[in-house]
Amino acid sequence: MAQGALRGPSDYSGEPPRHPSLRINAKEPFNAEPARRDLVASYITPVDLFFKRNHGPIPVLDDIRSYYVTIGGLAGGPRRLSLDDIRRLPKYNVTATLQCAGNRRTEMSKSRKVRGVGWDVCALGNATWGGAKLSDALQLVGVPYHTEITPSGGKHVEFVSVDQCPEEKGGPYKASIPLGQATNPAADILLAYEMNGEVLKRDHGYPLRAIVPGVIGARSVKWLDRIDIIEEESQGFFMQKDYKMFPPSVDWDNIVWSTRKPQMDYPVQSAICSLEDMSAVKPGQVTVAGYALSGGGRGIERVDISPDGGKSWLEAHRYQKKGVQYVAGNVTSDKWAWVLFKAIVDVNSDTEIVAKAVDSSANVQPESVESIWNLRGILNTCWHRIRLLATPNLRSSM
Ligand SMILES: Nc1nc2c(c(=O)[nH]1)N[C@H]1C(S)=C(S)[C@@H](COP(=O)(O)O)O[C@H]1N2
Ligand SMILES: [Mo]
Repeated sequence: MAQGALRGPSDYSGEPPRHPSLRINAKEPFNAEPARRDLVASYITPVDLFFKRNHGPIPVLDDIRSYYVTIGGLAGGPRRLSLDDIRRLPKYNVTATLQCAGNRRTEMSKSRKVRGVGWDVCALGNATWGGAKLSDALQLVGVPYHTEITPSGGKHVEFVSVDQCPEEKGGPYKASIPLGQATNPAADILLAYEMNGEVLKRDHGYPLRAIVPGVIGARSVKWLDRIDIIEEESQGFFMQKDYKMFPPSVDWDNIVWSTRKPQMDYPVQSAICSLEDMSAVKPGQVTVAGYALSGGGRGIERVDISPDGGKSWLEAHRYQKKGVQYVAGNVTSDKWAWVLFKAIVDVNSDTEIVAKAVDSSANVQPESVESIWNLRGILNTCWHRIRLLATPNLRSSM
């Protein structure tokens, strides 16, 4: 860890500048997402517009020469790796979408109140992350590829940050992933020092963060301090008392946190971003555009759009990179990344436009929010609905 990192869990005097168009959900800690149309304007999300999800102040790590990450626990060691040590490992660029488990929470809260940051549909972004593979860093300290359990009984890899979070009583943010995933080079887990070809910004984990593709954002720990091999999964707050999926029957008076596993992969998801709910449109052709993605490296097989609340459906066009046909699972398609979609529908009267995606394992988004309601409001992946008001005299300037 570098000098000057620790300033106290309520000291927000050292926050970085942010783009004025971000929609701020909370200032301290800073939580913000881009506007819907800005989000789907490009396949790669510009760093400035990428959603920002924090649980405490942004650490100030300005003396980069004194920075190191410690790899220890049941890995033997401990070994300190400087940023130069990490940069000397083979560099990979992985395009992966990071999605907060709380994305679309506000919509879930309308059905029945939930606790958490009130996200619209843009608590995600797609970036090209540059860095070393975690599997290579672990190999460097003596943990071979495809290790499920170390001789000393290590089964999980815990990432520990330098930030200070109230939920951890001023301690650091922590999360873990299974060792077998961490030591699998094909899982593409990175120790990332670049985002979209630039040095990582402070908001996104400068100087070094974990990127765990296909898994909820909460496991991609920013501002790494330590990486420890441990016997059981991390006992951190964000693994044990948050980011778990409960059934609709569990509420705050009967919750038993230990009965559920920490959420890892996210399920299939999509949302329309070209339209706001309850907006007025001129009768005629309306463009329905948005994003779709699934967890665990599963591609998007299909995006269905309904112009009439789910009675009839048409298939949207899907795309990632210009001039390259998107085929789920094809080597030319980014397996950890979202697809953008577009469809043109005819709107002649007030109606509800619906989007639902199907992933390469034929998983489909659930129809109703009630069936997946959970008290923390995570993983709202129900069909995304936009109500439109057909307004013949609408002036085109609107
Ligand atoms: N150290 C640390 N890492 C963290 C967090 C945090 O508060 N502290 N938030 C997590 C959550 S919940 C999400 S969704 C992502 C958000 O990453 P971003 O701010 O780069 O978009 O970071 C994760 N990593
Ligand atoms: Mo998150």
